[in-house]
Amino acid sequence: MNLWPEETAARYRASGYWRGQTFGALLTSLKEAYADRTAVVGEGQRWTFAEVDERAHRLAAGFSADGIGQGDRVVVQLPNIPEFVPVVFGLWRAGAVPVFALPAHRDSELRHFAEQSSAKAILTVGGHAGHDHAKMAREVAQQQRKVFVVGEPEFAELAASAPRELPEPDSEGIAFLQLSGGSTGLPKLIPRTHDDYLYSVRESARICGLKKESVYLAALPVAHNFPLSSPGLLGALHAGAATVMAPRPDADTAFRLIEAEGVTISGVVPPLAAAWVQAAARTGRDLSSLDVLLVGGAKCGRELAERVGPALGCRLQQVFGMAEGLVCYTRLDDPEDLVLSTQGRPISPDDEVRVVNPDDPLATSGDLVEPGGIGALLTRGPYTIRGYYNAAEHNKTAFTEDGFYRTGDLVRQRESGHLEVVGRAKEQINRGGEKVAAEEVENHLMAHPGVLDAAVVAVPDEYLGERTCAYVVPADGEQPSAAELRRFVRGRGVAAFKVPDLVEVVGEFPVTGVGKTSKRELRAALAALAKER
Ligand code: OOB
Repeated sequence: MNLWPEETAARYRASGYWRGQTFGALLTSLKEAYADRTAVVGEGQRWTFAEVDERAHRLAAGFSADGIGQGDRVVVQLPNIPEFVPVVFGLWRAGAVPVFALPAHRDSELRHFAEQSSAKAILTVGGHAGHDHAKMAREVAQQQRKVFVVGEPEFAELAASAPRELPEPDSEGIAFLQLSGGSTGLPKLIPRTHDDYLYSVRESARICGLKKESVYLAALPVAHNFPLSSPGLLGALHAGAATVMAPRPDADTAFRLIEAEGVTISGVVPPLAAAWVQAAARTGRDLSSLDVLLVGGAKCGRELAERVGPALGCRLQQVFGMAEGLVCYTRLDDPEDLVLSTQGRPISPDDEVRVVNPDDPLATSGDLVEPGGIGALLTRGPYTIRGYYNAAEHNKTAFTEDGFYRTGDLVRQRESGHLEVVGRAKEQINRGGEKVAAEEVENHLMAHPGVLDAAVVAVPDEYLGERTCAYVVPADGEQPSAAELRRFVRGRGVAAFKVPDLVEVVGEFPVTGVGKTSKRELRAALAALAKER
C-alpha cells in the first residue's frame, strides 16, 4: 500500500493534522457534546446525535455478528437518506471499509467496485428513482457476497442488535475507498484514512464557517466527496450542525427544504447553481436563512459566480476539490474579485502545489512554469493520497517519484496562492461535475460488433459546460445508428451520465495530418474539431 513515508507522517502528526481519532470515536465525542441536537433529517425522520450514535452502535454489532469486521470492504450504494449516517458510522465502528458507489452507478460499475475491492458485501436500498437497486446488488453479488438492503426485515434485525464493545481500528489505516473520476478505463479506488480525512473535514468546517446552529442541505449525492466533506455531511456533523438530506437536487425540492428547515449552507455543481439562480427569481419560498452556497465540481464561470449572491441572497464560496485529496476554497473574507474569479486556495499550509510544464504529461515537480503562468497542477500534502488502491502500474504515472499527485488539471496560481482552473489535460469529460473517463466509454462502444474504433471527447455545452461526443468508425459492412449505440452502451449497465450525448458515425476519423499515432493525440484533434462546430 502506498501510504505516506514515515518521516512525512511524523511531521503531519506533530503539526496536529493527524490526531489519532477514528470516525467511530468522533461520533462518540459528538454524542457527548451535542446529544439532543438534531444530526440528520430526511424522509420524515429526524434523528439527534444520541440517536445516530445508538443506531451506529447497534449496526456495528450487527455487522460484526454477520462476519463483517476489521478491514472488510463493503460497497455502499445509498441515496440521500438519513440511514446513510448510522450505516457508514456503523461500518466504521465494526472496522469495515465502505466503498462509496453513487446511486447512478449500474451493474458494470458495481461489479467493478466489488471485484476491485474484494468486497464481502454490498449494502443498498430496495429501489431509488425507478431503479431496482436490491435486484442489481443481488445479481452482482451472486453467491459470493452478502447483500444488505435498508428497509428489508433482515436489515431491521441487524439494526436492532444489542450494542457491544468492538476493537478500534487504526486511525492511520484505510477508513474508506472513494471513486476517482478516472481517465483510463474503469474508476480507480481511492484509499482515505481516518486521520487524513478527518483533518480535511475539521478544516473544511472551519473555513466554511460551520457552527452548531448551521443547517447543511445535502443536495448532491452524499457519497461523493463534495457533499460528504466539503464541508458536507461530515463537516456539519463535526460542527454539531444538522444535515438535511434532499431526495433530489432540483430547485423546487431544495427551496422547499431551505424554507422548512432553515438551511444555512449547501453545495452544488455549476449547472445546478444556474438552475437555482434562475428559479429564485420566481420562487414563493423564503430563502433568507441561506448564508453560504458552495459551488464546485466543475468550473464556475465569472458570469454565473456574479449572479449567485444577488439571486439567492447568500455568499458564494467556490470550491475546487478532488476525491484524491486536495481541496481549495475561496475564503469567506476574501476580496470579492478573488471569490468571483478563482477556485480558491488550499485548505492546509502544508498542501504543496506545483504548477508544471503542461506539454509533458510526465512533468515532474521540478518542471515549474514561471510564476503566474498556466501549467499542470501537481500536489501532495496531509490529506492527498500517495497511490490508488491496488493499482501499482497506474500509480507509476499518476504520481511523481517524489509523491506528487498529477491532478490532470491546468491552472494558474495567483500571488495570494489562489488557483484558477483554466482547463484539463486528462482524458476526462466533466459533464457538469459528473466525471466521464473517455477510455471507459470507448471500451463499451468497442464491445459492439459493428464498431471498429471509437474516440470520446468533450464538446462545449451551454448548460453542463461539457457534454460527451463519441466518434465511431464502423466495422466493415456495418452501419450502426447513433440511437442503437447509445442504447447499447446503456444496456451494458453503466451510469446514465456516461451514455454518450452525441454519437457521430464516420467513415474514418475526420482528422488529417495527425495520423493515428496515439489515442491521446486523436482525442485532442477531435476535441478541437468538435469545439469549432
Ligand atoms: C470533485 O471531486 P472529483 O473527484 O469528482 O473530481 C475532481 C476533478 C478535479 O480534478 C477537476 O478536474 C474537477 O473535478 N473540478 C473542478 C472544480 N472542482 C472540481 N474543475 C474546475 N473548477 C472547480 N471548482 O469534483 C470535488 C471534490 C471535493 C469538493 C469539490 C469537488
